[in-house]
Amino acid sequence: MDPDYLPYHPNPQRPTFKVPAGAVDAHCHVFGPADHFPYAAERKYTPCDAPKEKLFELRDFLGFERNVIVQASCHGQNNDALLDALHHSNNMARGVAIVSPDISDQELGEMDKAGVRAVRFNFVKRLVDATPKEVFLGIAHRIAKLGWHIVVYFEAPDLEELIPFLKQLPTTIVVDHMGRPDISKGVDDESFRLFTSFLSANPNIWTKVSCPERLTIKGPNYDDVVPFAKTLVEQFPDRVLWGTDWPHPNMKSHVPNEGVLVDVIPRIAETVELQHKLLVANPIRLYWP
Ligand code: 0GY
Repeated sequence: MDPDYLPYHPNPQRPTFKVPAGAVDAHCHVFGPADHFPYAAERKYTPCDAPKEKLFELRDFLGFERNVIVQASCHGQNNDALLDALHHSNNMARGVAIVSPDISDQELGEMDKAGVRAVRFNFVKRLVDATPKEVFLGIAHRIAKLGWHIVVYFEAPDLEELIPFLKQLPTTIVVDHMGRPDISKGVDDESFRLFTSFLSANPNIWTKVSCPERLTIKGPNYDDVVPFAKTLVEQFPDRVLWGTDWPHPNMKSHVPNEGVLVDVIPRIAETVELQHKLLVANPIRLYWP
């Protein structure tokens, strides 16, 4: 583990908000354990091990039923820890993998059987070396045949340049963490408007209203992030997902308490109907149709 790496909260509080039956944590990770599932040589950070048993324990503690486990950059294109977690999930987890263009159809087929339903394209420069867009497009056309979708991770200043590429992708696209808006600019800023108008114009784009802990400037009551997530939930109620982002790699400001994160949900999805779409209907439609 890197010397400045903050391990996940050892003892989160129980949330006050009771999530609806069948709720899905649609963005979380498993890391290692490194002695079984070593981190990738090309990684940009070395996390604290965060094994599947701990993830499933947290899922139960918070009241969730299912997980969507997203491959993170520290495991590179080796999805073994993810696949192992899927195999031990009793069909209660789905996966988002990071794959090489050289992956065989047989390997993709095995991943599909294990519960992988998407690939992730990461454009965040501090996390990965750039992949040529033609390579991503090649992967996109192959996984589209399996009925998978594409999860993309980028930061707000990169959206404009990425739009032509994103428009070429042949599947549903899920944007991680609201496209990482600059919270200091407020919801009315043109960069967040670019994101909402991009969603309005392209009905295949979904987003995760996750990660107030990463985006906040003010700190862990997350007041400053709530208007962004609430805007997206109300404007695109059928295309939003929510996740804990456990174990929160690369947090520097504070260690998030997942009970507090769950208690943000009724502030961004104020009605029972919106909460059900966000936590149950939308992720089930995408990952357990
Ligand atoms: C997240 C966010 C981060 C890390 C990764 O793949 C990754 O390593 O996604 C981050 O550092 O912002 O979703 O876990």
